[in-house]
Amino acid sequence: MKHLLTSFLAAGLLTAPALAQSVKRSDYPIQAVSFTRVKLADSFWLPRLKTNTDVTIPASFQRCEATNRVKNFEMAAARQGKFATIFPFDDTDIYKTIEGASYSLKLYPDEKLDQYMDVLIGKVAAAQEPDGYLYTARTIDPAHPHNWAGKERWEKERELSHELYNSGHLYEAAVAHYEATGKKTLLNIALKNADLVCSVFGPGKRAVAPGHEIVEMGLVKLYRVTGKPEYLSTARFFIDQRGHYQGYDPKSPDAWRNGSYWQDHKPVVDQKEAVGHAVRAEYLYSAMADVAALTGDQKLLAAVDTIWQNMVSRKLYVTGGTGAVPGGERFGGNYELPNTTAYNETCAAVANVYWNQRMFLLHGEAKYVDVLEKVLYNGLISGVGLDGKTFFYSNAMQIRSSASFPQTEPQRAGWFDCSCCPTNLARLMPSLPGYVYAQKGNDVYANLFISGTTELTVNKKVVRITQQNNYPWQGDLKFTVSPATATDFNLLVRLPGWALGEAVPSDLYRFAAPVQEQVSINVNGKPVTYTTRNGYAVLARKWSKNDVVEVRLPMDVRQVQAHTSVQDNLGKVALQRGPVVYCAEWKDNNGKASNLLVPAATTFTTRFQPEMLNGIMQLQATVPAVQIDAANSSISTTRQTLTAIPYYAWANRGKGEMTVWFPQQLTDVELISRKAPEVTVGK
Ligand code: FUB
Ligand code: ZN
Repeated sequence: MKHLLTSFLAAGLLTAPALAQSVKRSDYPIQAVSFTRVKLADSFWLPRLKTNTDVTIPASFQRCEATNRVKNFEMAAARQGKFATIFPFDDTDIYKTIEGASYSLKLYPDEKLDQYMDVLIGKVAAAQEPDGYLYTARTIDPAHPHNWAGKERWEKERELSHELYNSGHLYEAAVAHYEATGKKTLLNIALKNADLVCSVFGPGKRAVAPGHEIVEMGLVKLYRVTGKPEYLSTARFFIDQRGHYQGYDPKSPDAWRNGSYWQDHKPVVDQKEAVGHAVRAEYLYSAMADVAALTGDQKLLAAVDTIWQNMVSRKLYVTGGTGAVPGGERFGGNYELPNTTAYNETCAAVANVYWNQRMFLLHGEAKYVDVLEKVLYNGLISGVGLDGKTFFYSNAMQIRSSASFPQTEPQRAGWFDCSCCPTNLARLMPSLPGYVYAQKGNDVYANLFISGTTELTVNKKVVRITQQNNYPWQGDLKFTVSPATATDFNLLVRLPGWALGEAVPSDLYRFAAPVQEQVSINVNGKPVTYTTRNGYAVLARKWSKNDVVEVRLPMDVRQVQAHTSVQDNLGKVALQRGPVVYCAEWKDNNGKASNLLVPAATTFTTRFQPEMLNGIMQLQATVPAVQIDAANSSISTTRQTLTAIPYYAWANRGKGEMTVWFPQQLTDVELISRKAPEVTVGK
């Protein structure tokens, strides 16, 4: 950091007061162990990260080229041409892919990719205006900016221009690129832009509640790298601008169209519910956590705690998805979690990971990582096909073949006009090593059970921790702890809520039956008793070279029930094993999924299928299935094998029915007489 600050000073990018004030600051009480210090060797995640590197990132860059996103930068550099894509935020697909590629270089060094990014960053630099402004939708032809952008800079930031959104993604990418490569090329572009933003916005200057949050998180990242206080104060300023929206009427049926869509209906410190556009919201809540940590602002902290509680107890899908409502891509009301119309934008899953990680770093409670893990293994990776190049923008909870049900996306696509989700996945996936461990002094947190190795410094000694497991398919976890020389510290192993009988850290979902088996922990082959703290097993001892910790988590198949206020799930159960939530898909269930019942007494067998869907633990049970004989207008129930697959793996074998929630019994039949199913089963 010292070296970096010196070179910023030399480059005139940091001022002396910035340096002085950067020396002492408060921060998250817990620090994540950086992605640069964790090497994965995991049979579940590593192939996915490899696919992200080999397929998703090249496909994203290629699509950025093919769809003229790169050309926009070239035209901006030449100050001539016509903006050649649809949305003014299309620049961010390049930034997000650079961010993902940067993380990925740490996992898989690749000189060609590094050089390609250098060229691309050169194009970004050329598109930047002399004062730091960077927004191709205006710079290409300032007399005719994008019609979402307004005649003057920032004029429509509050609504749709996304000028600050573009900046935020630029900052995030720049920090990742700097951390991964040590190069300052993109960082210097970002700092120049951030300096402009800080000179334009702030007390006594221009004020705006950014139309799409993320600039706040991005500024915080720049603050962390440089220590420049203006970046933090401007992030805080933007957060404080919310709540000045005129005309908010919570009673209007169209209320979402006014301030709450932008989380602008009340000052953030008075907000209590997760509302509005889900991606915007969760980026805001992430930034609130950042700023609360860095400033010690207790009101901000209390507000983000309350909002998180609302999300986790009223607005979270069992798969970890958020943002139930398609109109406005937003959170619904409390318990509004419909299945067939579930929106669950993939970007919202990405944002929810960011938010929960920050909540953990604030409070050190396992419940936040429980939610993060739920999102990771379910509603996040459902967004990308096993091929790494087909995606879901929204993540359905049920696909029906009947024309009488409105549908969200039943099939993956390669790219979208608005292609925020693929590139958001491209950046989140390779950053995964940064979520596995965290540290606070002598407390070392093992949050995710992902095989691999890290090296930390505890008590001024290097400690190597290696995880070897077959998670999420098996619950036997092995940690080898190797300090350079024997040393005392606490290894805090997360005890996942699901392993203790808690489906989520709220009453939104619960397991239908208590867990049968208890978690057990051995150290060097002997059972140990341990204390628990905030959902962690605290293993406090003098650790010596090659000490082995073995944790056994119960992996039985659980039936999950939703709170009775979730209308769509009354009388239904979902299936979960370990952190993985399951679904039934047409392909394994005689072409249907909506006709399957799961009575309370159903017992499941499990079988690992190495050849199926890149290797999955499959669940099977014999259940009643409702059969309709349309020709004779008759209905009957037969016994049939229900085969369930991990939810994340659906829609990789053609299109057809899928369901996450299963009725337990047949209580009623609605008579529908229609033909021509909208979704044809089996393609
Ligand atoms: O507005 C930019 C991105 O486009 C949002 O985050 C997504 O929800 C999509 O609307
Ligand atoms: Zn998206």
